[in-house]
Amino acid sequence: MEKVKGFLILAFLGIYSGLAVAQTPLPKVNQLGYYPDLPKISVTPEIEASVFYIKEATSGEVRFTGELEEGGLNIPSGEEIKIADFSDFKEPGTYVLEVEGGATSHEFVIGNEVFENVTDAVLKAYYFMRASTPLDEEFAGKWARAEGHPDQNIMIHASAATESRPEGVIFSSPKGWYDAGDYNKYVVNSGISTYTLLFSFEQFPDYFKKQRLNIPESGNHIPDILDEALWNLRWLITMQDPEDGGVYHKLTTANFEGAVMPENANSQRYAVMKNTPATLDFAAMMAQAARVYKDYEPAFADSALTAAKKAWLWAEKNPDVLYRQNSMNQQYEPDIVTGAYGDRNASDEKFWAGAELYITTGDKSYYSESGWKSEQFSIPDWNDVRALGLYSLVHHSKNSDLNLNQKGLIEKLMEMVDTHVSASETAPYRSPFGHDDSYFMWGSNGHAGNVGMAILQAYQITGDEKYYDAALHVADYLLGVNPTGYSYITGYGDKRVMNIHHRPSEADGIEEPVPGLVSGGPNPRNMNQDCGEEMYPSKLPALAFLDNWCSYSTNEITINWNAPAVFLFSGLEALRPED
Ligand SMILES: [Ca+2]
Ligand SMILES: [Ca+2]
Ligand SMILES: [Ca+2]
Ligand SMILES: [Ca+2]
Repeated sequence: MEKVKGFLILAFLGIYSGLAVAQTPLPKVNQLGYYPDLPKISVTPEIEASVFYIKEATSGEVRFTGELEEGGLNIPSGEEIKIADFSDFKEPGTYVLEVEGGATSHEFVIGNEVFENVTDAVLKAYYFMRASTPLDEEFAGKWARAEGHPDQNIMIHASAATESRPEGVIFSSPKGWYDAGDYNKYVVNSGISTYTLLFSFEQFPDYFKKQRLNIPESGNHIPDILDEALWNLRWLITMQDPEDGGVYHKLTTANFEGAVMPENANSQRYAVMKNTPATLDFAAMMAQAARVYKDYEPAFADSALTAAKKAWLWAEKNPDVLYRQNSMNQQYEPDIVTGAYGDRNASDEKFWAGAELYITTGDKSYYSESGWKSEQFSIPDWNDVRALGLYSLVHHSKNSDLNLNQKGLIEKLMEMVDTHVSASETAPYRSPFGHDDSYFMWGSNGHAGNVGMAILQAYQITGDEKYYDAALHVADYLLGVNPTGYSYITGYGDKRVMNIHHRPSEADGIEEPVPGLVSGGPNPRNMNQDCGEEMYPSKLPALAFLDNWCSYSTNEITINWNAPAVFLFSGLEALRPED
């Protein structure tokens, strides 16, 4: 992820073509569609109308008429909202929604399969992010490309030097996913991302056992989601110093590469500074992998558990080594100015790693009850992973060998979820995501996915359909029922993001961006860091978005924003209530 202004960004301002135009008050719909028997919401801002119509897309025939409800003022976008609720209309087909006066939505479908393709795509996106392999046309279609970054020649950076691996020593660290719009590989951000894919499998194993992604490993003995995660885990395991068990923060060039294809980005890559959060994230992922791959790749599962325990021991001896890129650069050469992923607090990583190790080994010495009992939980992010430990503990609390306080753990999870869900019941968009300004940060769409992921777990626990419906409204948000009206997932929806900050999509000469990628989303706080404030259509939090390559603060993609979308869409499909 880019947080530093690069000279390349400025060079691209010249070809900007999509200047902001005043928004037309069109009805916003989920541009992929709606399940027949579940809630269906569309919103329209700033209209006088009181009636809406569902029309068949081809014939224009009116199939349903309803009254618009007052939604009130949506503060993050400044819009006065009217809501069209057409949940009672259940007939499969392709439609548009028109409000009295003529404003008409994009086309949408009502049907049972509306999310099938996007559910595969948000996971297949990881295949497109693979380092150290060519993407063949058979699997990648028109986005086929040459191999990038074999990563056989990684240099130990001065900050990571030890007696056995001194500065400048070369080691091999292939595979893994590119983190984001750039080509570097970051352990910390891999933490929540890899976890979320493995946890999706732990939650919905039957769904993923049937899924075929059309990746090179489709048809082997391993579910494709686990093949994909293994591509990253096999890289990660090389990021541990074999001598002492500490884990390097990242594998990176000193500076960001230009907007070129991966095979043309050939600057020297370094392994940089071991630290506590990276090492504990690694311990957590490897401990989780040890149980998830036990039946599929037993040899890897064994190595993963050994690696996890060794990492834990390093962190016990080094509880407070934090990655501070600026002070590191004052001390060492070359300066490293790529994504910092600096974290000021490793207590959440410690709780998470301990929880995963305890669940996998049954050894209570890893477990900390105070790590959840006395804590307030918040929706997780790459640097705030305490809730990941809670998710795993709740999920495994049915395992009687572990003797966990199931009731207490569930209360904590429900408390976190209910703050979002109860506010959504009267919110103008009826969505548990985005009803106040605090939701709009860097990577807000990743946050949306994580809100949806938390809520779906509440549905699994309680069976109360209000949680399923709330999670569904997060999917609606990502696919068009939001203030900008964009579908934020590349390749899906009529009005979809096209110009993501992603080097292959920028450099490949193909108009359509690589599909299945979740754009970062509205973020009012960093406009002047990339494109400049004057380029953005609005400073209002929910409208502070620009579908332009220059906007890495709102339109980049990353592995940790796609991961909760994988959980959300696969969970919506796997758990869909029977009528
Ligand atoms: Ca497979
Ligand atoms: Ca320096
Ligand atoms: Ca942390
Ligand atoms: Ca392109």
